[in-house]
Amino acid sequence: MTLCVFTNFGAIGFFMISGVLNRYKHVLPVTHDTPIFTLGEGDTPLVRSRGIAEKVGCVDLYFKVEGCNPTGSFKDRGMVVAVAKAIEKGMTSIACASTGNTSASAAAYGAYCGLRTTLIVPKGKVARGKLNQAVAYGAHIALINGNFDQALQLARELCDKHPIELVNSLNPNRIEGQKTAAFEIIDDLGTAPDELFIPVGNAGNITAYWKGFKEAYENKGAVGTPKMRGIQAIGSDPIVVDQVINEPETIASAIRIGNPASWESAIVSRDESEGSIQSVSDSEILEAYELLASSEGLFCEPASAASVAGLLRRFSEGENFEDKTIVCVLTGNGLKDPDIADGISPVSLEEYDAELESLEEAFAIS
Ligand code: AN7
Repeated sequence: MTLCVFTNFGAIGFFMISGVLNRYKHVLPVTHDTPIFTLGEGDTPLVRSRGIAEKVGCVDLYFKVEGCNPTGSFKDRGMVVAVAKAIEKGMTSIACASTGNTSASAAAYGAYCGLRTTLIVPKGKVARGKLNQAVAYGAHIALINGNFDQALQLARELCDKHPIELVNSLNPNRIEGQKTAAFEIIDDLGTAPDELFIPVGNAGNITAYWKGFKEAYENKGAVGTPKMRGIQAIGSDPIVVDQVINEPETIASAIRIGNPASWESAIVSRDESEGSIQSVSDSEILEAYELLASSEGLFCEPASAASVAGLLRRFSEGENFEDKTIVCVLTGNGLKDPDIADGISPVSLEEYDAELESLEEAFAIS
């Protein structure tokens, strides 16, 4: 299908433009003045589990693979909306604090739209791939001597004082964009799942999914809503321990957050859905991370694996998933964090002469 899309960017093409803004404009704060553009975000696969489904005795287990978004994480769904609305307002500058993925996403959309992008990130605490992305996209990056929570405070002050749009998930347009993942899950399953396992850091995403599921139930006639199963990492689990954590620690750097900005709405999502927010250890996260790759062919980053670690934990505690439809959200791509990937023990990783015979001998192939 051909289509000419006129925006305040001018005519940007003679092809069907997909993406979150176009596909979901009727349920997003999109007006005639909102520029419509996309880097290809959204419409990510819902992959049916094989290995882990068997392990937890659940026939209908699926993974929402958000690492397939253009910058490799779910942040792109919300970022495209936040950036479009910033441009609509006449802003030429955006900023955010980040544990890595928000900054990579902001930098990409900022580059595409010709905006000045300022990123405030905790020094030494962002996975290498994410920082590489932000540098490549040409963002202005401040590495601060402090943690994410301090970086977010700085970003808020910066944007309060100057005409710069804050594109953290405190920006309601981020939540609007991210809720579209819930719509896609319902479209793919033909119904809402019984339970949704999701990692929780700053708690924007659990808030967004719950908003999406509720809207689908109220306006689109979806059957039911899922129990939200929020998963934090032990050491960075302020919602679970009901206390701000001043020096959060976990191997899952994306969710190393001690004072989530959307704390209250995470509680509301948990309670309204009759769900739970619990925490898993770093070793459970790493176990799930390796299992996802080796038994499902899905390489996600450690924070994403927390959702599956939560599922495995609940199964080991005796929960029966037999008749349930479960979705685990895999929020980001495994390639973002090569330092953690370096820790995986290889099945085989030796040097051989470039001769067929030495390979046949080494691998007992006859
Ligand atoms: C892969 O990039 O907070 O609970 O600054 O990158 O909505 O914060 C990232 C969070 C889960 C948690 N999985 O989502 C940031 C940032 C991955 C993430 C989360 C993040 P929220």
